Amino acid sequence: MVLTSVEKMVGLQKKTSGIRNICILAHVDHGKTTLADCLISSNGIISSRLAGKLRYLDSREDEQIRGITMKSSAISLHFVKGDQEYLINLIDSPGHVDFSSEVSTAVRLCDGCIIVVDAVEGVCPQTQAVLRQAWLENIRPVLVINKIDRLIVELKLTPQEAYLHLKNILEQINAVTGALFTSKVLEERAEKETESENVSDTAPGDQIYDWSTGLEDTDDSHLYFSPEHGNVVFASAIDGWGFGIEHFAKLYSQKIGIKPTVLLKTLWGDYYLNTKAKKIMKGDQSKGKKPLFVQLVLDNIWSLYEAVMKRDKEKIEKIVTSLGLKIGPRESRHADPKVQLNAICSQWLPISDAVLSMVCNKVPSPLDITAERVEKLMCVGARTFDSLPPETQELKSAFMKCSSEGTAPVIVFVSKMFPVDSKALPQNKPRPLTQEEIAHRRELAKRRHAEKLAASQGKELPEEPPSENSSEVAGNTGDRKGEEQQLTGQGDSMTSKAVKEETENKESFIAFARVFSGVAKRGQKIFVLGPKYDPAESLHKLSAQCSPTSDLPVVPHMTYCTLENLYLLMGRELEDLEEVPAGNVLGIGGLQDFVLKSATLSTSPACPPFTPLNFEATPIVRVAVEPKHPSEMPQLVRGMKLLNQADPCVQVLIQETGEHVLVTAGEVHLQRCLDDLRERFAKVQISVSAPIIPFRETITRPPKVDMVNEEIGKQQKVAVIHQTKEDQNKIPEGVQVDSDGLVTISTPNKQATLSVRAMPLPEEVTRLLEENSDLIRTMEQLNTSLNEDKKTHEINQKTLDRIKEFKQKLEKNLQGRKWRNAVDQIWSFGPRKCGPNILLYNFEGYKRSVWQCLGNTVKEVSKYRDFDNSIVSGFQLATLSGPMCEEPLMGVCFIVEKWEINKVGDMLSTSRQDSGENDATEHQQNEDNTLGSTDEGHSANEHQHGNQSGTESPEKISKPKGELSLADCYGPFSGQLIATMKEACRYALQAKPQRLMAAMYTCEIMATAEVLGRVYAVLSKREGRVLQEEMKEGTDVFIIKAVLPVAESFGFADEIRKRTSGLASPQLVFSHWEIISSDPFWVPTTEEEYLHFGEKADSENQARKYMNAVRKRKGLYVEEKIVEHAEKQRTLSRNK
Ligand SMILES: Nc1nc2c(ncn2[C@@H]2O[C@H](COP(=O)(O)OP(=O)(O)OP(=O)(O)O)[C@@H](O)[C@H]2O)c(=O)[nH]1
Ligand SMILES: [Mg+2]
Repeated sequence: MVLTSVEKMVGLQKKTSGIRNICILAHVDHGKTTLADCLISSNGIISSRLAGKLRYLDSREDEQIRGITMKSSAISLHFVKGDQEYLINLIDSPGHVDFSSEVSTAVRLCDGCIIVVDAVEGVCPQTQAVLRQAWLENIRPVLVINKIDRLIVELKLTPQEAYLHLKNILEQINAVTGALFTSKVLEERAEKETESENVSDTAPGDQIYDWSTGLEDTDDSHLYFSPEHGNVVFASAIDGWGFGIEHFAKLYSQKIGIKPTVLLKTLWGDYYLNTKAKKIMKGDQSKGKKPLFVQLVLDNIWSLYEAVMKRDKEKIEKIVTSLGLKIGPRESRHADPKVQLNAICSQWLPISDAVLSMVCNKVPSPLDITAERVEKLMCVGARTFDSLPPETQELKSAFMKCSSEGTAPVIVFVSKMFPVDSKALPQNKPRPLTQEEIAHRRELAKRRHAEKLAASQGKELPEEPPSENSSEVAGNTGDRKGEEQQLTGQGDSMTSKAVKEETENKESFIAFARVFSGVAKRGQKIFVLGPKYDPAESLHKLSAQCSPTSDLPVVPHMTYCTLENLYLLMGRELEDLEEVPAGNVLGIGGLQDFVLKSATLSTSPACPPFTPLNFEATPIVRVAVEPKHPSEMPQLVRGMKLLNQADPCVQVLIQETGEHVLVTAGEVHLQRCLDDLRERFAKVQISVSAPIIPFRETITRPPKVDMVNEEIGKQQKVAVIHQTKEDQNKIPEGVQVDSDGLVTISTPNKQATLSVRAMPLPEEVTRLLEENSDLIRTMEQLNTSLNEDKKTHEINQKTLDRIKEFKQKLEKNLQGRKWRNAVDQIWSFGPRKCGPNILLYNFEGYKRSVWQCLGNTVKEVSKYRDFDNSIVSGFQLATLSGPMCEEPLMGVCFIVEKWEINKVGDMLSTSRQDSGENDATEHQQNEDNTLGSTDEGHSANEHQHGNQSGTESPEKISKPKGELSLADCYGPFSGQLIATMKEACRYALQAKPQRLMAAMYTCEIMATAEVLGRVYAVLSKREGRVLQEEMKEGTDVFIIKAVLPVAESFGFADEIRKRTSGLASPQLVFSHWEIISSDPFWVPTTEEEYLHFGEKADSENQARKYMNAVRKRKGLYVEEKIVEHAEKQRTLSRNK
């Protein structure tokens, strides 16, 4: 096969109906990259002998070494089928969970995907995840069941068994799709119902109940995978073969004289061939007959494998001649039977033909994008399509047309930015020079030389301004730099070296993008729209027809840039393009400074930003990094910025402590990020902290029976053994705590008194809050805009319904005397206003609701109104870092039971009258304040600024006067309230039994029976818990489902792999938070306990170990004894 030229590709790009944008998705190691190799080799880009071994799209060194893909990369292929020519933009994606964000970036640009499933392993967790992602993006999946050779060679199944096994896999996959599909149909159904309800509200009539679920009348056949529909290919990528049943249907229709359409329907399924009657009959197993698929297809493949593996030369010869194939002498004499097999099979049933023709038949072209998908892409968050401005709605037709005419608006979506070595860019590559260029260069060199000569003779020649080169449009910098290197190379070697190094070191970022409408042209100016951009806002300021120029008014989240370079993505290579028409995947250079990770580009300001990508993985593994040499800090910071841009999922933070922190999805991802940072982006040596393990703090219900180690004993216990312990839990004067844990505390100026109680939330409620954090955030936004009386955009009915449903669920789960009216009294969620903790108010004379957006509250002005934001802020601060080790809280409910406040006028007068007296007492208290609380005062001040600008009540104007007079020694009153509220929450928390919560991973481990024991050993050593163990049907493989604390997970995958000689390899996915049952503050109280656990009692207390580790890391006070008990040390030495 000859290589397709770039010109040919450019031609194909213009025929939109022949374009297919697809990605390959699967669980890790199911053979995506190997399949991609086979497809690539059909285009002659790599040799067919190397297909499967090279893994061409795994271009990174670590990808090759580890054998897993870490990024998605694209390649364009040419495919001819009959008289039709196709351009296939293929994207290979990683299967490892740590890189699932790369899958999201790939899926967004495609219209279809190839789901690859390992015939032995079947449906795995990531298979389900990618099916879901494909589903969410509304793209059409097709299926490749890969590694069928393993059924023959490894599992040694008979064809009949293999058929049942394959049938089983297909059923499993269809079950997953079925579940996705059903939920959607039901959802749509519910939507329709609410709509019709609305209609019937206005026109009451006879209600007709329809009991059907709607599933019956929806045609879902195209959604299921079935060989007869032509969306399943059976393959072995490593041996280079694959087929859809239509291939065999065609073949046998001639041989046995049955119509191909009949064969197509019966080749897969319970049918058998009655050879005498030349008829196909139904029902095989009951009659002990071989199904057609076994008889006509699998038997042949099996016998070929058998012949080759047994080196039965005669038989091989026979098969080869009967199939009409030609096998080269090199292959037929090769010592490895696999080579021979590959040579025969890849000619007999070429996998690329089977897969690519399935793709061309089943995946829609960009012209067939569905209206549903377009609307989904255009509506961000809670907006409905109808609420978009009319100019924006019109753009829907542009999406649907996918037109490449000059008049069509250009719409491009950038799903990620990937780094490319500047040297690898086509414009920087050495290319043969044309005659004119050579002449031109010679001329330039001569002039330089003359200048040099003149300079050395002391003559002043006007120098060229150096800025000219740097201000050159970057599109040409490559060429210019090339020149510069060459020219300066003759003389000043220093500068040449510097320039050279700069080009070498420079990472260029290329945008991974797709044109959805119009033609992207090199040098074109285009708007860059951030995710928060609102077309309605800009259309007020700009006309819909305006184009990106420098004199436009400033619109938030919108800039413009120039498309400097356009590239055809060819795996490891890039090819320069002048323009890219609609429907194609492309690379864009020169967006580095405008786009961080993803963006929407358009020539029309009416274009809405695309909905953000769905990321499935939660970044959870964090480490702090610092350069080995402190002077290299700037390089590190720059490197981290680049890394942040290059990876869709990594988070790069600078903490208040000054630490530079990387947050990654998992260990493998972390490793890759660090490698990148060291070798690519920062190029300095870095030291990395041990992974920072996140915890949550919570409280539990006081135990009913065993009170020894909890509340009652606390005071005496502390007194007896741990005097210092008291410092931590010390409750200072002025704070009253009653036996039930109600904390009463006053502000330093005594003008307000708060009573706060903490209660653990039921588990389901915490889970609900966590699941709905996005919804809570939306609610919060809606409420703020309601409060500010801003013209809010229309609220999506769906969102309102979800809020209602959320409220109902909360009500259902918060029942009992304690929680009476609780849901209506929810004041805020925290931390960050959307976390899994609740603030309730439970005192007279106040009314406020987070359910405001449902429209059921009246706005009310009371004396509390001006300061309630301070209480909420205090709650937010308290939930952000708990008293145990300053980690965020989870599952805690704070109830404000009393809030006494003197009127502003009163405050004014009292402060005047008693100022002298007050001062004295207050001063004393002020000295009690720790450093921490002054800090809080500081942050409180900042908060207050925000509040003042936010609320606009008339009382506000009179207030500052009163505040001013009080402010002199304690800061503004609102600030005091924040600090007091925070303190109150912390004390309330400490009055209850506190617990740490650990992050948990789930993992699924596949292991054979021999290594099962070792897997269990590793799991239990790391405090893992097995949830489930089952045997995979038809194999001797066990699937173990387990949970494992994140804190114990580092090195887990490696350890398992080592202990099982690589037979089992787990993938860890963050699943939930779990309370650690032991009390971190537990100390032995009784004589026996003391003897048994020792004084420190930390050998047993995991929670305490975790807590102290975190405190140490954060530089907090840790109560620990360093050397104790000489006799214990002796015991140690005896053990030596
Ligand atoms: N027996 C057999 N092995 C295969 C087949 N296809 C791929 N493999 C092997 O499976 C392993 C993984 O293949 P890859 O193509 O790297 O898998 P992948 O899905 O790209 O993996 P990730 O990108 O890491 O998710 C390699 O060792 C391949 O040689 C096949 O058809 N039969
Ligand atoms: Mg791969």
